[in-house]
Amino acid sequence: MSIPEPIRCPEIKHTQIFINNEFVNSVSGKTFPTINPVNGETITNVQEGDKADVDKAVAVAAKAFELGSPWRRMDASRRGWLLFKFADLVERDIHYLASLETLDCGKPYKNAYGDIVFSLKCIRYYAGWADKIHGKTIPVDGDYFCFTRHEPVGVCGQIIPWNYPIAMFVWKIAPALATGNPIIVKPAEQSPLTALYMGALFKEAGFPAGTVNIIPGYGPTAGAAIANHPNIDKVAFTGSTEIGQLIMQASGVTNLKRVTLELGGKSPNIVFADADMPNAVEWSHEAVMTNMGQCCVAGSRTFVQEDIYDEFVKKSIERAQKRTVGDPYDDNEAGPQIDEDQFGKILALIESGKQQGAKLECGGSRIGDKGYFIQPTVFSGVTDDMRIAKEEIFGPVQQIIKFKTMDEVIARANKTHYGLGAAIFTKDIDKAMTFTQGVRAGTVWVNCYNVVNAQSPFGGFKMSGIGRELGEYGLQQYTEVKNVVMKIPAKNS
Ligand code: TXE
Repeated sequence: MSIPEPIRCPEIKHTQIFINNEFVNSVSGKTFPTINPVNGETITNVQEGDKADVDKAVAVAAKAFELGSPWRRMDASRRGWLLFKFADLVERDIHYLASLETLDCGKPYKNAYGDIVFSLKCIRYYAGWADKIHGKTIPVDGDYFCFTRHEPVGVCGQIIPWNYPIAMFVWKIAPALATGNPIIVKPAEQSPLTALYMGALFKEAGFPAGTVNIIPGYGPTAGAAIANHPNIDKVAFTGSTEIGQLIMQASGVTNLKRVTLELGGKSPNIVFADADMPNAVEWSHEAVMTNMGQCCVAGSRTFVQEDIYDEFVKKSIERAQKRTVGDPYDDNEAGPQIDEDQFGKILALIESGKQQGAKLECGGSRIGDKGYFIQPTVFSGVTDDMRIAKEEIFGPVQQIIKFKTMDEVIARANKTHYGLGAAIFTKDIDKAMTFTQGVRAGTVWVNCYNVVNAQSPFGGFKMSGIGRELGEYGLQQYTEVKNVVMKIPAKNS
């Protein structure tokens, strides 16, 4: 894909809260800084949403959802058309948006651009669904006519992380709007700028006032206000498992709002001795290093069969040492970690790996003295009980673990509270099928990794999440099924 040169100092056009199709200041008047992870400096200050702003957004979203409103009266095909129009506007501004995304979250520009290309497919995929969501007619007993309607859930709160700010935003807004829900989105405090810019694009596309509201702010304030709100009907969250548990609790003690969660992982990536070695090394490297390791589905436990273990480790070190880390506007494979907290967490986990006896083969330190850059790091001799083999590091750190047999590796792969992704590298179809059935994970890749599509579902088993995003499965999370039973004079088959 050939892409235009980045805009290295993109103009910041929107820093206010987007409610009811208008940009406004926060009720409290407070702002917060969004930081450039390349140098730790403030990019700009953004209006800080809180409970009062969430209340305002819920009021306008509920109004947009009233019976007889433009949004409720709109043809489903028109909702699809609005989403297609929105996609066209995102595509028109892709160069600017990719440049802004890089500035705000530090990911390499070409990856930010790629995230938007993927996001466009996702918006258009759901736009196409808008008028194809069918209920059923059901042959019930007696003189009755029975049918189902798939209705919107209602006001949806959507809480977004910072690792893929645009893509995660789109995964949430597209199915929600296609199915006719009004939404209140809270981008992550580390990366709010592209979401706010897209507020203007929703307005330009022609979405009715109140259908899309975007509130930047912090988790324990704005995020918690969404999770606890009695008039929000559903919350969709992507982030840490710990906060996912709080979201679920908040739903339980308030209004039992529907909850979908996409949480952390410690995904096993299994390399058998018969695998194509260069292919397995490259995919396994990308599986854990992509997006600076800040990927929920990162293949962060690389299990390698004993016969090829030493060779695999050697080649993985060579690959990691070649990975280019630097200015994300230049042609690098990696930029900085998102913020000081994550930077500190990763370095502390690397330290724990060394102390618990893993062999640090390469990397392990920060790069430079400003910003949050970390060397691509490889550990060998990792055992299952080490923190680096159990905890989500969310950084560029590969753990290479030895195994002997299929039964053993399935048991060890499953020995975690997580269950998001998994992969196997082998040329043997029997091994591939044995593993895909045995591992408890929401996605299993065979001889590849991190291949994600708008059409197929994404989500986790166990503590990696609840519900699925993307594909037809992702739509189901945004509708309620209404069963309608009608008395009729006489039924005939
Ligand atoms: O996540 P948080 P953090 C994992 C990863 C990372 C760790 C911590 O291991 O190192 O989580 O990252 C909002 N009520 N993932 O602290 O806090 C917050 O404002 C409601 C995995 O950044 O979960 C942001 O919008 N919302 C992951 C979002 O939740 C709250 C992506 C995510 O932040 C809240 C990110 C609260 N009480 C981190 N507290 C993935 N699954 O891809 C925070 N938030």
